[in-house]
Amino acid sequence: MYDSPHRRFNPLTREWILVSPHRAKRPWQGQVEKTALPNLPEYDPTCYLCPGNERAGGIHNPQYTGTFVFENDFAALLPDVSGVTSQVSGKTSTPPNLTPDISPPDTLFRAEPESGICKVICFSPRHDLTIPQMSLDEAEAVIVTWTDETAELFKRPEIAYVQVFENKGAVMGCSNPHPHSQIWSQSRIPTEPAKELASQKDYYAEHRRPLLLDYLEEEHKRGERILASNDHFTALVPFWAVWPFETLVIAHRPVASLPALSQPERRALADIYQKVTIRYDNLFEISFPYSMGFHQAPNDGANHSEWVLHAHFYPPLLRSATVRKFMVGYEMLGMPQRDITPETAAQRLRELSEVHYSNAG
Ligand code: H2U
Ligand code: ZN
Repeated sequence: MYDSPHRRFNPLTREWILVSPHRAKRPWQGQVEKTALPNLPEYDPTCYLCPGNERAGGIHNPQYTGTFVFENDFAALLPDVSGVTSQVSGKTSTPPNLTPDISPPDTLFRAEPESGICKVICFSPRHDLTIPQMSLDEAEAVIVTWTDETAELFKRPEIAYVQVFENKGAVMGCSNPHPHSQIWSQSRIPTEPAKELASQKDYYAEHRRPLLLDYLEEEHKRGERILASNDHFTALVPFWAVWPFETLVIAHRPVASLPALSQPERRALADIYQKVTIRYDNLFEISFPYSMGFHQAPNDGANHSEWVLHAHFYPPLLRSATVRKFMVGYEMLGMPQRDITPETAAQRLRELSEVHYSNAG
């Protein structure tokens, strides 16, 4: 059945994706050559993230030696938006659902204030050191920084959700090659985690088991989409993957958020992060671009037994360092579609070396 066109269901978002495996065999006349490796210096005097350098507004970075966190100088969300009023109700805060006293045409022009805090996290002082090239200790320091920053933001009752993400590579719109990530935290749950919250809650209510742990158990039985695992995390290409080499990293127990991880789990997460990103780099022997982010439970004080901490890696490349998948045409107007099956992608990634190509003799 997986050889002919079919659709697959994503139980986390409750959306379908179209898979067209026969098209993966179609002739390709595009270019396949490798791009030249970016030869980055350890320190770049013009980089706004390197130690000691100047950022926007004339602020100077400290001579940091480990990870370094600062509030985004061009934050998409601001802590205080009390001056903004809702366009629908005229009140400063509005309930998430339509209230009965709002009727068309006002319901067609809804706007609500949204506040939050945005941070930038540099992985290390080194302008050229990406996570797959770090030592395990250095990678663990990044995980610990994400964990600590999330824990600090969770202390604020006005913060409903904390999104930790890494945008890597110019093709992903990343403005600076100095390895870094971002945290956007805000007063409402964004769209993607909100879908996952609803689906995981419904599944838990019906089966009294977390959706992702049931899924993970079945994937380990089938084996065909697993990339790597250790004592606390598994990386796999999900059955419903949209991006050619998309992966999902799932915790082995119902741990709902980064701050709830134990020390051995944080180290294991660093290990799996490296196992995924080393394989990514090895696939086309380049610094592999992607958008990655953790999905954790909202900060609402509730006991989220349904939620299992996980990370999505969404890489755009398809065939080589220069040939990427575009989400255009049918995908924009219809639904997501892929050619190469998740099983084939998983097999290709699994067969790659666990040693970074730059260190391989
Ligand atoms: P990306 O390249 O992943 O977009 O992240 C860089 C972030 O750094 C971006 O959000 C911020 C931008 O707003 N930034 C500063 O906070 N200060 C600066 O001096 C330049 C860029
Ligand atoms: Zn730099």
